[in-house]
Amino acid sequence: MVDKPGEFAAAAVSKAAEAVEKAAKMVEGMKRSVPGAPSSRPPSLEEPTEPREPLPPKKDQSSPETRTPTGAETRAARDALGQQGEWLTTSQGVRLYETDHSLKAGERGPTLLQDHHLREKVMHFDHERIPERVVHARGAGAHGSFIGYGNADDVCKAAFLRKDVETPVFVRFSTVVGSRGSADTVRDTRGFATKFYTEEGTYDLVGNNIPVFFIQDGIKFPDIVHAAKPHPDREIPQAQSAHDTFWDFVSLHTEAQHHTMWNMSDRGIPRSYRTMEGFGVHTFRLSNSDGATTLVKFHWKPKLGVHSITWEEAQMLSGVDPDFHRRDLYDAIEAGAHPQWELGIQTFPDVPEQTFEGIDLLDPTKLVPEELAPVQPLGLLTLDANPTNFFAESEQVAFHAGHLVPGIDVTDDPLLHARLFSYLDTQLTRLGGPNFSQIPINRPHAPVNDMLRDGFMQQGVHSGVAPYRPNSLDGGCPFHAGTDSAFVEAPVTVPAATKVRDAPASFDDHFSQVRMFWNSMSPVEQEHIINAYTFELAKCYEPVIRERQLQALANIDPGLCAKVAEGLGMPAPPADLKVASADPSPALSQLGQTWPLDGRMVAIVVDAEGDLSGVNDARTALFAAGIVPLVVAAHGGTVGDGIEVQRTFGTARSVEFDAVLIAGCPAPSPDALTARDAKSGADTNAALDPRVALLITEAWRHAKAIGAWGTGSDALTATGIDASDLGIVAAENGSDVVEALLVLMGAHRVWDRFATSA
Ligand code: HDE
Repeated sequence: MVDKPGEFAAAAVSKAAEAVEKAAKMVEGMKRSVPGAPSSRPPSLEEPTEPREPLPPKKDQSSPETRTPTGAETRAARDALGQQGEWLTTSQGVRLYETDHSLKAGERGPTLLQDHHLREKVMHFDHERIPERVVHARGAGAHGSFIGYGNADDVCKAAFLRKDVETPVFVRFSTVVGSRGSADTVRDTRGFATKFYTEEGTYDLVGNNIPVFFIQDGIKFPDIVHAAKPHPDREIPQAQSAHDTFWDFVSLHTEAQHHTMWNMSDRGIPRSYRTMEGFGVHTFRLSNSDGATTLVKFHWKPKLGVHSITWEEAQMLSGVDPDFHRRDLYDAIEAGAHPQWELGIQTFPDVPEQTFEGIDLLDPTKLVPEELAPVQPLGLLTLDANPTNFFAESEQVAFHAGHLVPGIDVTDDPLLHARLFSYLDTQLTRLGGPNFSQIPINRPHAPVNDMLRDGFMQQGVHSGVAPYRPNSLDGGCPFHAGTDSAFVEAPVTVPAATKVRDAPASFDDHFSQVRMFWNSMSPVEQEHIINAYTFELAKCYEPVIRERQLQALANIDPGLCAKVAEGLGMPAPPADLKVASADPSPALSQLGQTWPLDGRMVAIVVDAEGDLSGVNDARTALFAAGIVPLVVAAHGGTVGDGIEVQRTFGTARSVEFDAVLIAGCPAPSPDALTARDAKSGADTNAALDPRVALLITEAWRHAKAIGAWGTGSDALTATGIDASDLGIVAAENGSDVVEALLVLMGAHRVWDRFATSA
């Protein structure tokens, strides 16, 4: 309460400042446009005939920095890596006068072997494909930067963590199982790989969005991947774990159960790459400038919070927009909603037993609850540019868990050690030879003098005659660096031991942390997990595989097992293992907080005959909040006074949007014919276009916020939704509706709308 004149004045000033800020945001909002146009300039209707230089890339795009293969700055513009000049040429730069006809002996005659242009063009096309990654084939990348907070000096001497040091980065997100063309929203783990081009050389943090892994020893990687990939005989199913071989393996190899439960949880179907956490998974060893070491686990914390889609949305999106996640990333960056993550560490004393609070830090199927070891932020990652060329950058980028810089070292995690071998090995085949570190996206930003020579596709032009050490002919160069600036393995003592193919007894506990994860979930999240297990196991043909997995669930939680068994129509077995009780780790749940909304999508359903006055206000307010509004109308083009339409009732589907605004009650439009669009259903004589009714009811079912004003309320009524229902906003005008809608969206979903069986 304001009760003194001074306070009154101060309150008035702050209110005025708020109003100014709001107005400024609105103006900013009005300048924004919907992302996604394919080119940096709108094309002309006629084929252009006036020769010109190549168009510049779109404003949101960047190419790798123009470095030499050996890391020197070239000072050339980044688009110097692209095509040059206004004329069509051969690969040798010789101008061509046409490319529409091959050289023939007469108009109807055979094609001549001497047609070099034809041969070059077709030869290159024939070899455009390279092997896709054996895992993580489907992915999308972006450029950005990392800025250190400067609070890591006590534990880590890496230069890129120092205060305000800005390091360029390239990040690639991915799914694991599917092929390069598979859908984005499948239930799977996501890769989160970051290349830091630091002044001390390149550092790669090659992590996932799940903090634990299926296996404790890298020698099992081919087994888990063979089990998860499509069956080798018919090559189905694509990009999913809902099949016999996957559940056959994980039910027998029970150390996979922890990772599997994360996959069955909402973490397996993220809303966006931008709303995923990232984890280094393994424990790493950091050292400071005095040589003191600390064991750590790396975390990426998204500024937008951790959010997921529902399973029904995931399945629908696989058809409606299989590129949903990559589109979301590109569009958000183009819309100026640059995604951010904080890099953080959990720290543990580097004691000889390498455990923390009884948790074996070398066992990658275990996490350390954040309540026991809080995540300490070390710096901020911002992704602010899309690649200019997918193949050159996202496809050719080559990460490696062994790309380390001084201050960061590996531990003896047996999963990590197999990775140290694997990445170089696979890249040799995938990128066609040993020189892939010279591909522009992989070029270090630090001087390279490696004495590696020749090989396929050598890009460097090495001078000198003595690529060996010691030498005197090249003046002794290159020299050993002092241990102050070089990468030095942490001098860890390896205890005298006998060679064994075995694991420590501490690796035998496969269930206690799975129980902890289950106990940490809210009732809604638990329902989703029950549903996911039931769905996946019901897709298995073999009853014994279902039975075996039910046994694993019984050991995790009898209630979970009973509910899944019920769905499968099978008896729930009793537990056959004694598993320690597990306190929940609240940090593992996605519910209970509110988050920024940058780059989210909101549909505005408009009725050309209705009141359009609020639509522009709503659009402006949404743009100002960093959200992309998409106008959905009966037909394409424009509605009313030049309001541009992005989706029609025929093309829009609720799953593309985070929330829905209804600015009218459009009657069925002429193309709402069951014969033409099955989405129309049978009732095409209703008061509301049936496709809009479907959009609203789906958004309702997926617990999304819905707002309406004017005759929009009639549309709600037509779908049986009441303005007083959970998560429904009805107000006088578009701006007021948006204001209330944004508050609801901050919690991501109207969680209480989901029923639970608890
Ligand atoms: Fe990978 N992994 N991995 N992996 N991994 C690859 O390398 C491998 C593991 C991860 O966007 C491959 O260049 C083995 C854990 C990501 O380009 C390959 C083992 C984690 C990416 C490979 C693991 C990861 C890969 C395939 C068990 C999380 C995509 C293509 C010892 C910490 C990087 C390639 C990108 C890619 C091997 C386990 C993350 C075959 C042998 C654990 C994010 O080398």
